[in-house]
Amino acid sequence: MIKLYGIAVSRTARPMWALEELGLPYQLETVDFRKGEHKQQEYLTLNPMGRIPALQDGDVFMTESLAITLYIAQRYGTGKLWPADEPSRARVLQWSLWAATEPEPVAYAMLKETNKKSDDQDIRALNASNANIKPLMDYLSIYLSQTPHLLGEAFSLADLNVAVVLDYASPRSKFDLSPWPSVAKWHEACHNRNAYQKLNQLRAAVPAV
Ligand SMILES: N[C@@H](CCC(=O)N[C@@H](CS)C(=O)NCC(=O)O)C(=O)O
Repeated sequence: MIKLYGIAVSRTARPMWALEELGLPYQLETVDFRKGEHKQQEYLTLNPMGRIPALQDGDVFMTESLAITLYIAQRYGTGKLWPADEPSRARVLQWSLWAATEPEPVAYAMLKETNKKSDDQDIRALNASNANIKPLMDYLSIYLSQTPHLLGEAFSLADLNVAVVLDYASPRSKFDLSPWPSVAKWHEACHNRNAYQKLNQLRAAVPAV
């Protein structure tokens, strides 16, 4: 059975969402970074980088959350998360690397700033003043104002990988997506998926430290 190392309240949620979308059984091996478990020797032997998540599937061992979702989709999700045709598959790769290299650093930095603010007005001012996120949202809008998902009609791993990174800059993290209505609508639709709802239940069940 697939083993996933990590905890739902972390980037481990990314491959968990992909596994839930495909209804694949998996075993979550809890490595709680909030308790420093990712820096203990047992885990470092598996992943010397000391970060979560990591995946073991038979003789496949790998790290990097978005690479793991790509692996899961390619191996188990053809015709579902992983499109059957080559041009669409190329675009899943494009959007996944875009997610990792463009919005990920910007949105993560925003989330860290948002977490430092206590007041809604401060957060709104922070959102309004963040010039780095605007061109990324404008770019996404070009596609999402034409089709409901990034590759067209159907939800794919391109949506999952971009949506999960944008969770750092979304109403969940008090980011106002309303200037980009098509992005807001798409993001909400991604969050309304059964697999994402299941993921939220798993996150909610994680005890606070
Ligand atoms: N690029 C990596 C980043 C992994 C990462 O930074 N994970 C965080 C949890 S979300 C972590 O392990 N943090 C603990 C630390 O950096 O010490 C990925 O996407 O998997």
